Amino acid sequence: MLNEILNKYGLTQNEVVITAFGNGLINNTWMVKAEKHEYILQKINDSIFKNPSAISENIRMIGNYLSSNNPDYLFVNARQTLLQQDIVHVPEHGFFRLFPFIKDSHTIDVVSTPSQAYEAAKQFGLFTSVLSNFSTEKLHITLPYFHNLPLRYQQFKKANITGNKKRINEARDSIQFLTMHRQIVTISEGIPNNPAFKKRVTHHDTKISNVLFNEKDKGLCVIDLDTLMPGYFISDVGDMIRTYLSPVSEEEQDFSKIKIREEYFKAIADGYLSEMQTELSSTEKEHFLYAGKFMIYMQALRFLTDYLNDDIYYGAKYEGQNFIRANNQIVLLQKLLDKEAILLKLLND
Ligand code: GN1
Ligand code: MG
Repeated sequence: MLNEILNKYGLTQNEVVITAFGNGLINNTWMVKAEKHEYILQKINDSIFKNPSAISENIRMIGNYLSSNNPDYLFVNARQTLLQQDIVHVPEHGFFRLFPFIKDSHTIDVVSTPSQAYEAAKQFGLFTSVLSNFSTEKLHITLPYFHNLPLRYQQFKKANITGNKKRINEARDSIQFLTMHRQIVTISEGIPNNPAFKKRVTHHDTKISNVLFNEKDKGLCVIDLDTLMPGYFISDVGDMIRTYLSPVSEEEQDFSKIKIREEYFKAIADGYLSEMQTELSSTEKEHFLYAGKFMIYMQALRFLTDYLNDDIYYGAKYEGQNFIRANNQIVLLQKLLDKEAILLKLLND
């Protein structure tokens, strides 16, 4: 089957070496090494992304815009097939696309220096800022309501009633914690109608592994544009706060290892604002730390909702994985709230 796909790009399976690549939760990814070139082949999970062409059209539109308006910006566009398609559909197997692998680039899975956090934040800020004149209405919505927290909260409340009874009972304390902190949802309800918040081209998945670095660990560009949609800066800044501050990820089961590293928070603010300082309104800047609460809270809700719904969205490699992930995020949120005053002071300095 992979051979059939490669043929459409003018490649054959016996001239390439294919290996599994990366560790995303949603799509399958392979590295394809040909004699002279390297590629990234990806199968889009179409049970989640119901309209894979919407993704490839967004990427093409942005790519075209940047090549005329900002030709120096490194944008990783999909390779086209011999028939000039951006995406290949193989009946019964799904949708695939091929990207060039950027030479001498690498990705990082865990943020281990403030400079990496700075570089990544700068790249995500730069990405939004080079697209600040691109009209967001042109973009297709690849995942409706993706970062709509009120809707996620409703889904959570529904799962509290219709979900797996045993799990609901087991998760009582976590459910209570999230219900108690629903103020975070209330604040987000005010954003869409507040003119001080601008809709911008938003990445929506700003984890460190979605940034390419060069050999000197300088940021090169951002990748993984599946969730590229109109959105608010809180999504991008928030997911960096969620995933860069702690030395351990959402998978960590020993919650005593979860920490808020203040200097990484400062690095995100410095890096992001180095590109977005003049773009963001003062109201938006006042919500910089809120962005972190918003994203951590939403991720805790999503993991817990999925646990209550028998892991239908994220799946689980071991029994209780989504419950662990949810509680990990709850601990992270609590630790962020504990440090709120210190972090706000860092921002104001
Ligand atoms: C999913 O597939 P991946 O790892 O890029 C999810 C994100 C979550 C993340 C949590 C489409 O992203 O929203 O933050 O898992 N993407 C989708 O690890 O649901
Ligand atoms: Mg992703």
